[in-house]
Amino acid sequence: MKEWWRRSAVYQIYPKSFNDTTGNGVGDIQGIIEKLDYIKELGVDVIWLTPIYTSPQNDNGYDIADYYHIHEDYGTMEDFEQLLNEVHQRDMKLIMDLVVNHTSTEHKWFQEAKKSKENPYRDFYIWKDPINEEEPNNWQSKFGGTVWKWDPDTKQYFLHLFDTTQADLNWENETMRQHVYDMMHFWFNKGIDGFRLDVINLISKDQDFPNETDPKKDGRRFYTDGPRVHEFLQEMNERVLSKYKNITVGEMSSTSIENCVKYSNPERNELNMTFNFHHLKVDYPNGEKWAIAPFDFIALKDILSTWQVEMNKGGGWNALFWCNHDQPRVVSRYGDDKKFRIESSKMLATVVHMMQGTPYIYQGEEFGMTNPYFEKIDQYRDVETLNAYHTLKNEGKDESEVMAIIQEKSRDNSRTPMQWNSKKNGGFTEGEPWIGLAKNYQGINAELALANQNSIFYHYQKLITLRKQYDIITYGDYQLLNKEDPQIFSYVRTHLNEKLLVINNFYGENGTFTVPKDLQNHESQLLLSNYENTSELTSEIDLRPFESLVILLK
Ligand code: TEU
Repeated sequence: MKEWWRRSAVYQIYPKSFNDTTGNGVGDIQGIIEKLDYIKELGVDVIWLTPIYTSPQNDNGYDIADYYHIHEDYGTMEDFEQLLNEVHQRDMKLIMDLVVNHTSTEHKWFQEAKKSKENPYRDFYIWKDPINEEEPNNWQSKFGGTVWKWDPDTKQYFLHLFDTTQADLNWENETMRQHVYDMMHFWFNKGIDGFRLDVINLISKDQDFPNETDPKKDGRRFYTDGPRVHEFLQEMNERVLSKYKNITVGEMSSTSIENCVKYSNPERNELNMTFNFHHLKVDYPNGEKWAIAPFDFIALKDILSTWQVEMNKGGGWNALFWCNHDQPRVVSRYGDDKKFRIESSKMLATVVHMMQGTPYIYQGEEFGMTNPYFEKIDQYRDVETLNAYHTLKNEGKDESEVMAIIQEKSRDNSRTPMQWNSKKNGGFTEGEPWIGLAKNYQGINAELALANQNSIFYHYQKLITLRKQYDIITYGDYQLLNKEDPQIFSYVRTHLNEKLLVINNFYGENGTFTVPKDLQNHESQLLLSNYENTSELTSEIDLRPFESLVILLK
C-alpha cells in the first residue's frame, strides 16, 4: 500500500481549451508548457493530458487517426518531448490518454479494413452481416442511435459504441492487441509515466452480440465489464505495464464495485485505480441524462460511501473526482455557482479530497469555473450534445425546453476555454476561440484566484498538502455518519489511533451537526475550513451555508 500514487493528486488538462500560443483559437502544447509553474503551484504530482494524437477531432481527439503523431493544431513531437522534459524537471509526472476501445475511421487500420473482407486488417474491427436486411442487433450508441454503421462497399455493418466515425476495435484479434501493446511501448520509451485508459471496460464484447430484450435498456450489459476484459488487462499488464514504473487509471463506464476491485487490486495485476460515474448520475431522472431533476443527496452520499467502503474492503483503489471534460461543472451542479460559489466550491473539493483514493482536478475547477449557460445551439460544439438536441427536438420538445436541458447537461459545460485573466478571451487566445467563453471570466479567473489567499485555488492547495502530511487521508477506513441527514454529508476516517472528522453542509441554509457520542471528548484540531473565522467545535456545531470542516481527533 505504499505506492507513491496513493498519496498523489492529478491535474487533468483538456489541451484544446487550455492555452493557445499560436492565435488559431485552439490550445496547444507550448501553451501547456507556459502554464506548468501554475500547475506545480497547486501542488499536484501528476498531469493527465486528454488525447493529443492526430485526429479529425469529431470527438475532440477521442477519435484517433494515428497513435504515433501529435495532432497538428497542438504542435509537434518535439513540442511534446519538451513538455515531458519540463514536467519532469518540475518533479511532476505526465500520463497520456490511451483510447483503444476504438479508433477513428480515418485510422489506417480502418482504411485498410474497409477495402475488402479479405484485407488483413478487416478483423481489427467488428463487422457483421445484416440480419433480415437490418442491423445485426438493437444496441444503442452512447451518442444516440444504433451502434451499427453500414458499409455499402463491402456490404457489412461495423460496430461503433460512440460516434459513427469511432469504430470499435476487435479485442478478440491477437495481432490487433499486439499492435496496441507496441504503441504503448513506444510512448513509455519516450518517458511518459502512465496512461488513463478510455472506456477500457468496454473492450470485450459478448461474441454472440445478443439483442437487448429489455425495452428500457440499450444493450450495454453485453459489453460492459465483458467476458474477457480482465484477461485482456492482465495480458496488457504482463506485456507492457509491468515493465515500467507507471500509473494507470481506467475509465469504467457503467461498471460495478466488484469489477473495479478486480481492475485495481494490485494482486490481480491489471490497473492501479478506476474512475466510475455512479455519483454523477444522481441528477438523472429515471437514469435519463437528457432530462432535468434536482440531485438526490441521500443517494449521492450512499453511492460515494459504498464505493469508499467496498473498494477498501476488496483492496481496490478509487480515482476521486467531480469534474472532467465530459461532465458539467460541479459548482453549477451540486453547489451554488451564484450566491455561494466560493464556499460551495471549497466544500465540494473537501468532500472528495478527504476520501480514500487519488483525487483528480479538472482544469478550471481549482478556481471554481462554472457552466457557461450558452443560450443557442450554435454555441455548442460537442457531437453528443448536437445529437441530443436533434433527438429531443424530434421527440416534440420545444426549443426553450431543449436548450434548458442542454445548458445543464452538455459536455461543453466543461470544455469552454480556461479563464486565465480578465483580458480578451480570458487570456486563452489572441484569436477566435474554437468555443466561446463563459461570460463571467472577468470575475472568475486564475489570476484573481492566485492574488487572493482565501481563494478556491489555495483551498485545493491546502487539501493536497494535507494529503501529504496526514497518512490518515490516504489509509484511513471510511465510515459515513448520519446517512439520512438531508443537509449534511459527514464522515469519519480512522487510522491507528487517529480519527478524521469531515463535516460538510451541502446547502445554502444554516445547519447543525451533532458530534456522535464516541467522537466527543477527544482532543480536536481543526485542519481546514472554508470560512475565515471558524466555528466553535462543541458537541453541537453550527454550520453556515456550505460550511465544511476537517477535524483531526486524537
Ligand atoms: O467517455 C466515456 C463515456 O461513456 C462518457 O463519459 C460519455 O461522455 C458519456 O457517457 C456521454 O453521456 C470517454 C471520453 O471521456 C469521452 O470524452 C469520449 O467521448 C468517449 O470516451 C469516447 O472515446
